[in-house]
Parts: sequence; C-alpha cells; structure tokens
Amino acid sequence: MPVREIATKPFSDQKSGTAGLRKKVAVFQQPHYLENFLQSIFDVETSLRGKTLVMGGDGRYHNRTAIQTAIAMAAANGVAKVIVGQGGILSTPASSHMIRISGAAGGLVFTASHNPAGEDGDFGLKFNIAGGGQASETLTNRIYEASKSIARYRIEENVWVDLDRRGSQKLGDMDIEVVDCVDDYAALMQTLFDFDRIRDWFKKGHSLAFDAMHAVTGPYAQRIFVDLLGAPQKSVMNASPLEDFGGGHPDPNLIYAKPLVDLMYSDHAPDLGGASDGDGDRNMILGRGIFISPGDSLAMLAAHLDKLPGYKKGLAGVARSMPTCRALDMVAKGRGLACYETPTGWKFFANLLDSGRITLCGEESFGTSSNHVREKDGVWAVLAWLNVLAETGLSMQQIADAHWKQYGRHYYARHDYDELPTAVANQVMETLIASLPRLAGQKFGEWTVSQADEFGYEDPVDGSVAKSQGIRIVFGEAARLILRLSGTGTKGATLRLYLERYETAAEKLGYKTGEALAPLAAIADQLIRIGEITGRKAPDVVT
Ligand code: VG1
Ligand code: CO
Repeated sequence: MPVREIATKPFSDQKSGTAGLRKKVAVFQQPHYLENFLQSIFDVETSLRGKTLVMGGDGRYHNRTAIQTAIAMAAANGVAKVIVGQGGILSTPASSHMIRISGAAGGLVFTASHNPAGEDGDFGLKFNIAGGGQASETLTNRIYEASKSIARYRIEENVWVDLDRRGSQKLGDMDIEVVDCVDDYAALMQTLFDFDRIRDWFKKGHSLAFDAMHAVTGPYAQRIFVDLLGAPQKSVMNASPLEDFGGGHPDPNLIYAKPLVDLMYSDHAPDLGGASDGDGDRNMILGRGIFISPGDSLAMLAAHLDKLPGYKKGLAGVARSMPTCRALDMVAKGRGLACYETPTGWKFFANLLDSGRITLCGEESFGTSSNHVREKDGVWAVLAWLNVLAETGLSMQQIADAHWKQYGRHYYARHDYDELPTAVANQVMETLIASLPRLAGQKFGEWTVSQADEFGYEDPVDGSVAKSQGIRIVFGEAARLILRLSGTGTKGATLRLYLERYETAAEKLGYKTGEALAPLAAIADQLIRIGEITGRKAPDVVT
C-alpha cells in the first residue's frame, strides 16, 4: 500500500482539556483536522513505532470514519499492530483494560464522553499511554505544541478495514485484530466480584434497573447483568447504542437520567438503579427512593470494598478530586487509610494508582473506579454496589443510614452555568480570586472561612505541579464552596460551583439536599456574585 505524505497547515486549537480533545463534529470533519492531531501524537509519542496501539470509541457519529483514518495513519507511522473493538466500539474503561492486557504502547479512545452526539453534536479523542492511563498534562501539552507547527502527515492510501469482522487482518506490514468489545472486560469483572453471590441475590427476587442511555454500555450491561448474572431482560434500559445516543444527553445524573430517577422513586422501584454515560466511565447510583451522591457512593464503597473478592487484602489508600465532597476523608480517617486530594480529571489519579498508593478513587462528576484499570468505570461501580448489596443483605437506604450515623453526612450539589461568554466567566473567576486574601476569618451565617485560595497540586510520585485548579473557600470541616471552569465543554465557558455541607448530629442527617444547601447557596451569591456578573438568574443544571 502506498504511503503518502500530505502537506498540511496547523490548527491553533488542538489543546486537550480535562479529558482529551473535544470539538463539534463539524470541526473534526474539516479536512486534515483529525489527521493533524493524530500525526502530532505519532510525532511526539515515538514509542508507538513497532508496537501495539488499541483503538475504540463510544460509537457516536463519526466514530467509524475517524477510526478508519487512524488505522491508515497508524500503518503509515510504523505501528506494528492495531487492536480495535468490533464495530469500532470499546468503552473507555474497556479500552484502558485492553491496553493493559495487550501490553500496548498506547490507545486512541474516540469519545466526547457525556457530551451530546450526532451530526450537530460533539466528537473527541483521548490519547492513553502504556498502562492504560490518560496522557498526562505534560504529554498533552507537548502534543499541542507539535500540532501548532505541523507541516505534513503520513497516511496509507485507499484504506478500508472491515471493522465488523472479528479476527486478524493485514494492512501492509501492520496487523489488525478486531476483537469483541465485551469479552476481556467481562472476564476482568469476574475476577473482582462474586458473580455467584450476585446471581443468587437476583434469584431471591432482588432487582436492578440499569440505564445505558443508548450509549456504549448497552452491550456490556446486556452481557454482564443479563447473560452472566441472570438479571431479567427488563433490567437494562436503552441498551442499543445509537450514533446520536437517541438524541439525549448521555450524562447519568438526576436531570438527564430522569426516567431512571422517576422509576427509582416509584412504587415499583427495584433495589438498585444505575446509569452510565456516553463512553461508559461514569456511574449514577440509586436505591429504592434514595439517590446516593457520587461523593457518598465513593465513601460508602471505601467502607465496604474489602468485603468483595478483588479487594479482600484491603485498600492501600484512597483519593478524590478536590471538588469531590470530603465524605471519603472521614472513612479514610476512621480506617487509617491515606487519602489524596487531586485536581479534577482522572489523569491525576494515574501515578497514585501505578505506584500502589491508592486502590480506590473518585470524582463528584459521577466517576468512581479502582486500580483494575486507569479510567473511571461505570459498570464496575454498579457491579461493586450489586456485590455489596448481595454480600451484606442490606438495602441502599440501610447502608446509607448506617454510614451517615457513623461518619456524618455531607450534603452536596454542583451548580453548572453553561455556555457563558468566556470573558464573563473569566470575570467571575478573577473577581473572586481578587477577593480571596480578605476572606479568611470572615463569618457568613453560622460558618467562618478557615481558608480561601486557589488549589494547586504537586504530584507525590513525579513532582509535577498543576496550578490554578479551582478556587476553594473552606469553612473548616463544616462546609466548602468551590468554583472552577470546566475543561470539557465545546461552546463558550461553563462555570461549576460546588457546595458542600457536613453535619453529624442525628437530627440533621435527614434533610433534603436542596434545603440543607440553601443557606450555603445564599452565601455563594453574596461572595461569588455569579448571578450579578453573568446576568443568569439560576444555574442551568443542578446535580
Ligand atoms: C468533567 C468533570 C470531571 C471529569 C471530566 C471528564 O470535567 O468535572 O470530573 O473527569 O468531565 O469526564 P470538567 O473540566 O468539564 O469539569 V468524562 O466522563 O467526560 O471522560
Ligand atoms: Co465519560
């Protein structure tokens, strides 16, 4: 097959955000756009030459086209072997696992995660390194630098690979292996969880509702929950992945997964409700009549995980992103575990996991996972909860009540202000930053500011430093307000305000979240003035 060098000109916007490069589909469809970014990866990550590269995506619009291009460029750039999920499908955690077990030098994960899909929606590409973790900021910055001066890319001409036919194919000197997207992942799950016990739990009449949101987890849920664990077919909703995710917003939260939430609060609610996002790395967890916030889910799993087969040795340590509520810290304290606080974005957990410092980690944005892969993992979280329920024989409500009684309760919410003009969003941030030095010691309502600063992180493993990772206003253990700019949006700027309030007294454990946080929201109005500066009356999404 002839390799061609194509002359090209740089695009100025190929800087990765919180998790990869995300743009409108139309941006990715521009001639040379994807090719430039891919060539920048091949030019920077020269270790891919002669090695294996994993490819797969969440199945959204443009997935197959992009993968054909990537295969043609991998061949032209000296990659020895490409392993690709059948139909171009691999969930993000399954990609991470595939990179790990195949000893690949890296992986291309085609996804814009929870962002809407379809012709007018978003597309994205994440580069993962050997070991299965997301490229570090240092690496994505080098790729960005390369993309700013790129002048040519290499591609094999006239390539068309049959992505639907499992097995081996050849493209020039390069091997291509098309693999089932679920097999290896399902095998991994069976090493971590007690499938027999979960099967029995279903046989006893317990039930699950899982919403795949017409995104990538459909085939995984079908195989694992229905075929392997014997859950009735109706346990999996919206199981067929669609290129536009059914026109929905594949973000598993109280707003976008409303049908599941309604079911869980109805008279015929199952014992456990779960949902995942576009690429399968997020999870939402509910019990009958109860929503478990992601921060609580993380803390409760930290308290119960060592009952499950894959974690019997106990946890090495735990970690959470800075905006994630401090419920995890309480469990860590109670159990004598190290607890790390990292910037937002899963890539910051990678070194902690690789060095054996932590076993479990999570983010407030519906992300939880363990050291079994280097991405967050939605189906894993649902399985972990299924196993905890089957093992303890308790209901979600009973587990939550006992947890809050022992550790206290963190009320938590995130307020998103979407699609703001970038200058206006920056003004909110800058105004607040300017006021920080005056805040410590000031009293607001029943709370006094103990600390007000911009969060920075020094990685304990490689010493790399990440600055300006969000503003935090801390009121001792009692409360926190956090403000940061999103790094995953594709239109304007999104401001995220996070509210956290901690209570331990028995009579304060049963509030409704909105009510518990109302006084804190009022303080946020006064301190941060989002409404005043942006002209927005209310957040667009509250989760
Ligand atoms: C958001 C979340 C963050 C998560 C990231 C990727 O980032 O807040 O916790 O890691 O999405 O998740 P941001 O910068 O928009 O706040 V996913 O499921 O898109 O891979
Ligand atoms: Co995702």
